[in-house]
Formats: sequence, C-alpha cells, structure tokens
Amino acid sequence: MTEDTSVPSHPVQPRAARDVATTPMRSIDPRTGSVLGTFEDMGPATVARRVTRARELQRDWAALPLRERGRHLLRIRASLVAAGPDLTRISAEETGKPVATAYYELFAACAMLTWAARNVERALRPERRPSYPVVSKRAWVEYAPFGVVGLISPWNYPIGIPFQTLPYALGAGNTVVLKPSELATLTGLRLVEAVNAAGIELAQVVTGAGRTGEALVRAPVDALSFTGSPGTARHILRAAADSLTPVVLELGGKDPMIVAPDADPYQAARAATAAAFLNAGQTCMSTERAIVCAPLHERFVRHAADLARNVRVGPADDSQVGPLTRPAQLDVLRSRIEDAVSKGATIVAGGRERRGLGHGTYLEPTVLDHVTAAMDVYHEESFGPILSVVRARDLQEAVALANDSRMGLTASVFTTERATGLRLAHGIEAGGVNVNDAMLGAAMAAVPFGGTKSSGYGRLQGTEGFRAFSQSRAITVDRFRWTPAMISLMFHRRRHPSARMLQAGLWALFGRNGRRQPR
Ligand code: TXE
Repeated sequence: MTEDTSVPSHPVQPRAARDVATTPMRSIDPRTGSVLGTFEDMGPATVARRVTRARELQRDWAALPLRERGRHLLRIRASLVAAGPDLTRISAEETGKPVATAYYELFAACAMLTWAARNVERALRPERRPSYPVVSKRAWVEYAPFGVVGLISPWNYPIGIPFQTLPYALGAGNTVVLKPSELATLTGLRLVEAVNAAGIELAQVVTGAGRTGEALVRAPVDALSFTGSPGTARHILRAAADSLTPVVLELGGKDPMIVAPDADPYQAARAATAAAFLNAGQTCMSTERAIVCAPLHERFVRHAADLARNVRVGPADDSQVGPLTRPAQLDVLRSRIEDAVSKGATIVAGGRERRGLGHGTYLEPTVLDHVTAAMDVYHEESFGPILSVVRARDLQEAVALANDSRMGLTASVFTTERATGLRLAHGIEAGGVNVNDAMLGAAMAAVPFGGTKSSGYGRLQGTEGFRAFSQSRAITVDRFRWTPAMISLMFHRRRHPSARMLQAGLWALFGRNGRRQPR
C-alpha cells in the first residue's frame, strides 16, 4: 500500500491521512470456492486521491455541450458491448449467477445508456419559468452538475445497478467514483475500464469493504448514490452529515404481488416465481409476498409449487438459479422457514438446502403457503429464493396486507380488468407498481426507480435520474431595459408604502375568491 502525501483540494476535505498497509482482499467464486483474484483494500488517503483525480477531470467534461455528452454515452455503450463476454463472465464467477442473468444486466445497462444519450438535452436544457409575480423580470432554470458523484454499489447486480446511476450522473456533467461491493470488485474494475476505454476518463474506482465506502463518503464526494442495506445506509447518512452531502438511497424491499379474484392464476404464478427466484432471489425488487385473493388460493399455490419444482438449480451456465452469493445467508433463510413453519405456514415446494452440486450453497426454490404477519418471513427481506403466499379474503384486505410493511420499493397487481389494476396501483405504498408483470418497470430507462418508506428515497433513471445528480440554478434577468431615472424611482424612494397600502395591494392581488376584505 502506498503512502499519501497530497492534500485534496475540496474545501471540507479532512487532513491528508496515511493509509495503513493491509493485505490485499480476495475475490472468491461461490460455485467453486476458488480465488479469482485479489484487489487493494484502499484506505482514506488513496480514496481521496481518486476523488481528487475525478474532480480534476470533471471540469472539462462538464464544459462539453449536452449533445456532445450524449454522443459520448453512446461510445461508452459500444465499449460496454465489446467488453460483454468478459464482463458477464467475471460477474457470473464472482456472484455465482448464471451468465444469462449477467447478460440481462448488460442489456439493461445499454438501454439506460441509450435513453440517457438521446434525452440528456431534453432533460437538462435550460427551462423558461414564469417570473410571476415579478413582472419586471424573466426567469429560467439551469441544471448544473454537482461535481463528483460517489456510487456505492452492492454485489447482487454488479453491472446493472451502477448503470442505474452512471449514464444519468455522467449526462448531467459529473464524473463518478465507483465503490463496488467487496464481493464483486473484479466486475467493478472491469466495468470502469470499459467506461474509460470509450476515450474520456470519466470513472474512477475505489476497492475494499465498508471502510473504503466510508472514506469515499468522507472524501467527501459532492453527491452520493447508494444501493444496499438499510443498516449501511444509516452509517452512510451519518458520515454524509459532516459535509451535508446529498444522498440517493435504494435499500431493497419486501415487494408484494396482489393476485385479484379475476386474474389468471397460472400467469400470476409464473410472474411471481420468475420474480422471486431470479438471481436466487437476491434482487431488491423480487416478489417476496404473493397476496392471493379468494377464490384463487388453491390454484395459485398449485401452479407456483409446480413452477418452483421445475427450476433448474446449479452451477452450470444453463441453470436458472445459482448458489447464494454469501453462503452465510443460508442460515438466515433456514431460520425464516423454520419460524414460519412453527407458526403455521406450510412448505409446498423446496425448503431445503440442495446438496451434491459442488462447493456452492444452494437453497431449493421455496414456496411457503399460509404465511401470516406473525412470521419473520412476512416482514424481513429474505434475499433468497423464497416466495411467501399470503391468503386474502378480498381486494380490500389484499391492499391492507400489501401496505403492511416497513418497505415500499415496487409492487405488482395481477388482474384482467385494467381499471382494477389502476385502482389498486393508486392504493399501494410503493415507488412503482407493475400491472400484470413484476419487475419490468425497472427495465424502462425513462421510468424513475426508487422506493418509499424504508426502501429509500430519491429516484434513479428517467428525467428524475438526471435531476437527482444536478443542482438547479435559478437565473433572473430584467425584462426591460431600465433607464437610470426608472432605477432611481424604484430604489431611491424615500417613503416606504404603509401597512394600509400593502394590505390593499394584497387584497387586489390575492383577496378574491368571494371572500370579504378584512378590515
Ligand atoms: O449490502 P451492504 P450487502 C440488502 C439485502 C442484503 C443486504 C446486505 O437485504 O442481504 O442488503 O447486502 C458498502 N460506509 N441489499 O452486504 O452491506 C459495501 O462495501 C460506506 C439490498 O451488499 O449494505 C458495499 O459496497 N459504504 C440491495 C455496499 O456498501 C459501506 C442490494 C453495500 O453493502 C459501508 C444489496 C459503510 N459504513 C443488498 N459498509 C438492493 N437494494 O438491491 C458497507 N459499505
């Protein structure tokens, strides 16, 4: 580890520190246990140097016209496509996911880049606003970059999640410093290499665990995008408080799917199991609670159980569900299942560890029926391949159950009646509701993504995503050319208006709507 002697230039930068030498960290393939490579466990000094570098490069990037920034995002896309085989292989090795799942991430990343490239001008060009009630002025809003955006990322989608922020933050004129998860760092390194191979060094990377992440927050960066657990988010907010750094938080969910009495139970079960088991359930917006209305309970449960039993589990490239990325999560999932069964739930599919698949740790895709609010699995994010079925009498009870959660990321509704879908969507407390599918909203680059309640705040993607990493600047100028005589009339009058005159003015401007003028 190198010593740092430079003092970064940011005004609230803490004094330069020396990084204590640490042993390199290792990246491990959860399918085989083999070491894939090592990376540096960076301390505050190294992190500060990377942030300084990003800050130096940001000025030239922000000086480019929006259209030119858009063109460059398409060059990054080309670079990412060229790196595709490499990136998806490394991501699959580090997380254990099937390569196809890594490719979904890459498709999503390219879609985000494409939409951001084509819409950056529209989203961020200066906008005229009425100067009401000041008639003598014109006003407009400009969108300026923050400077350096820190991007602290988890391990579950190490390609897709960074690209929910990166195209929009770059489009807004920022540079970024990525802190990939310690479980998927090699993917992060390759990803940043691909971004910069497009010809402009727009991304830096810092590697390590929580200490490195905290150093990035405290460097400080000028804005932060964090995806991960609520516990870590609290640490980050405390660290960001010193520099008052704005933070966008995406913290996972306990996402419900309401299956209305008129729905096709097979289609609903297909969507629920696909969304529950994708990436071994290690997805923030996976369907964790299927809330099924009478009279569909039995049919939905039967279909969901059949579908779960037919999922291909294993380390091979053509499997659908790989191992848990963090083997220790199996203990958490086991205890959730045991707790649920002890309180009256029934296991209708899976429920056990799948052995004989080599070194990896696998939980069989699991469907639990008769799940109730008394059980941990009803409230706590599983982050594993478990679908809980909660039985509801009717739609009113189903909405109440859906909202009975600390989390509120996304939700879905299955119904054959569009009007029912929309009515339910309006009643569910979530950042996004998908009617007749699950998760698809997040794939739409123009549609904002983020949660309510403990699922976080702020939005990624869409026009909202550009604005999340921009600061609006209000500019006002004179509508008329003022002569010196007019200026002296405005500003050098001796007499101020009396309270009586002001009250009369207030009434003339705002006092109508049929109300009597107060005395
Ligand atoms: O997240 P962490 P992990 C949830 C899910 C999962 C749990 C843990 O429930 O089981 O979070 O996952 C960095 N200051 N989600 O371990 O620990 C860390 O190094 C600054 C939901 O990945 O929150 C990593 O880069 N940074 C979810 C990142 O934060 C710190 C996705 C996330 O780590 C830090 C993943 C600190 N003090 C997990 N401590 C979703 N929304 O999709 C850690 N980090």
